[in-house]
Amino acid sequence: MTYIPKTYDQIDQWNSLMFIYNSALKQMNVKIEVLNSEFVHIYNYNPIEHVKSRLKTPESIVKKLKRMGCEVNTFNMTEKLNDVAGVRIICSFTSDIYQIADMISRQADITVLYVKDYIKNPKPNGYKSYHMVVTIPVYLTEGPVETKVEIQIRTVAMDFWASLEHKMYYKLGGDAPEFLQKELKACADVVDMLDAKMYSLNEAILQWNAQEEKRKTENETASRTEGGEQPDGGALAGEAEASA
Ligand code: 0O2
Repeated sequence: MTYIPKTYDQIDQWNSLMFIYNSALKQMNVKIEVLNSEFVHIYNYNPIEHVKSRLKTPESIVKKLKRMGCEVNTFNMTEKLNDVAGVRIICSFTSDIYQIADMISRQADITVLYVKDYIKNPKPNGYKSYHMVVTIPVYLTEGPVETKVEIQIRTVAMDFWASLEHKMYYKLGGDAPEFLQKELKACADVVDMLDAKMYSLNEAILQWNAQEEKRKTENETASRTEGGEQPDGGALAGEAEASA
């Protein structure tokens, strides 16, 4: 975030900042919804299963700043934290993740600050997800405020693992015993296998559908020809022959 509007100096900084982050989330959600609808309109396919967005809680902000060794204040919150506003996009297949990320990055008013690809480079615990930190302008009366939003993109299976791991990790106070860490990693491997299997099943279904479509078209053309109809262009060719 580059600046806080001057007129906000008098009023509660915290509420003002949260208002801006919340507005950024709203704008981002609309963008994602439009991109998804356009995708359905063009390809008749919905790559996004669902979208969740959240503002980081005050407790979580304080905890993270302390963990980073920073003084807890609104300046550090906007400068050091990149996930005060967060959007999570859950999609069907791994291939959708990169397509969605690309669609977002190509938006003219979005600036990608950095990407963390935990799919190509999973974390040692097995965590997989594609993270982008972007800025999006929030248009206030004083002008646009470039606001940071963290976007996490992952499959349903990756999200299942991450949500449960997050809960368990917090239950254990962030310090899981080694045997549990191994079990969690083993679960992440199962999730990986499931994603790969679902992807190849989907590819096989798409291929089968395409072959069926082709077979149907060929059958229709053949039955039209048998019924005395000329294949495409036949009528014109026939007319040309007759007039000659
Ligand atoms: P919470 O409670 O979810 O908010 P950065 O500012 O990008 O340099 P940061 O924030 O550590 O540093 O970035 P990273 O690694 O991209 O992590 C951001 C968020 O991703 C985390 O936020 C988690 O939500 C999620 N995440 C990262 N690693 C893991 C993991 O191993 N397991 C699970 N379940 N989620 C993970 P917070 O603030 O750490 O937590």
